[in-house]
Amino acid sequence: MAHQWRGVIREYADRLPVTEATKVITLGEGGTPLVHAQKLSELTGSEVYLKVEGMNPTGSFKDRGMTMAMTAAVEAGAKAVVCASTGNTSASAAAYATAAGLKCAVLVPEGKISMGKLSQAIAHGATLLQVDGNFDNCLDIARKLGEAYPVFLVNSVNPARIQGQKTGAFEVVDSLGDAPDIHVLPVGNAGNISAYWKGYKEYSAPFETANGTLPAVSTKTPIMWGFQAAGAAPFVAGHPITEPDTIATAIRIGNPASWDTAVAARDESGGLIEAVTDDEILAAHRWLSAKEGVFVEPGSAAGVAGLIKKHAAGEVPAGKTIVITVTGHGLKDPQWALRTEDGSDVQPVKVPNDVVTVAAELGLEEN
Ligand code: AN7
Repeated sequence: MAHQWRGVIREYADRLPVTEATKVITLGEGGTPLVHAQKLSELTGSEVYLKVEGMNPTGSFKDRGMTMAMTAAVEAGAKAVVCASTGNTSASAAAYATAAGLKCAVLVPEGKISMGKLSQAIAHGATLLQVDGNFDNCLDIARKLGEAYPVFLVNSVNPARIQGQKTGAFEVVDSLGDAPDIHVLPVGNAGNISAYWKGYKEYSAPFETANGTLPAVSTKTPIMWGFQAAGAAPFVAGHPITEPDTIATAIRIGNPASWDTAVAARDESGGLIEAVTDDEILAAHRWLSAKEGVFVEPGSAAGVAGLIKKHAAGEVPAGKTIVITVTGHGLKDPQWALRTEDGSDVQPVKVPNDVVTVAAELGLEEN
């Protein structure tokens, strides 16, 4: 019988802060495909893989952390959860709160989240408030609500989120048989780069559990390469940005909560965090859909944009193994696929209900 994936908590229970008594809130997240990227591999001369996180239950990597956060919320006896979000966290929180039977409130920046994510939060019955401010302002309010009101904060400042998200690194190693040489990913609030680094470090050393010590799984840790949108690149600036701006709304964040752990991931791994422009992000978005067959949302393409940019600068080594996390599904924010490179709208070709005309339009000649 085929193995049915049981969600990241049950699959990696011995490496997560849960016990047998824990009531697990899961929608079957994780176990996402590691897809060999043919054209990026040809381009770079390295073996490039995509960790396709859009295949999670709500369409983004956030579900890995949310299963842990919602499980912790239930364990703590919470009745309601709250989060700030650029969209994906709110979609995930709303779905997992529903599964947990908890109320969910989400704070999003007005006019700056994609339609797909907005519709998910609404569909799952969250109370959605559009704040007259950016993500960083939303997170300030959410933190204060968590401190002074009876609501449980499920943003990645909650360590349970990072615990769940570190399983992405475990899956990469379990698929490849060892850690890659370089791991590339987009950076927004910086939880994910922190979580992957934690996961890679834990898998590369003996790990203490309640039931004894687990041996190291990997022989090494990767170099971590993070990429931010140029208009929202506080790590590149070296300080928070008060007015972050980018078309990649998922990563439109100026004051990342996981600042110190992201800097540690960068520096301990000998890596970097650099910026890519919106045009580079959209070019990578097109590359993924048109050359690899993988449809992601723009923010998710920042890592690929970074790899292409570093390659053009002659800074990507050949003969290595490179994994890029593509963080969210293209259907979250599909409008970008319907634009041509010069920014005009794609116009679908209309044809009459007639096979000869359709064949002619397709350039087919009768056999
Ligand atoms: C598709 O949903 O911050 O650096 O509130 O949705 O761990 O923040 C989303 C972030 C990358 C950045 N790709 O990850 C939110 C939110 C996608 C994202 C990121 C996000 P972090």
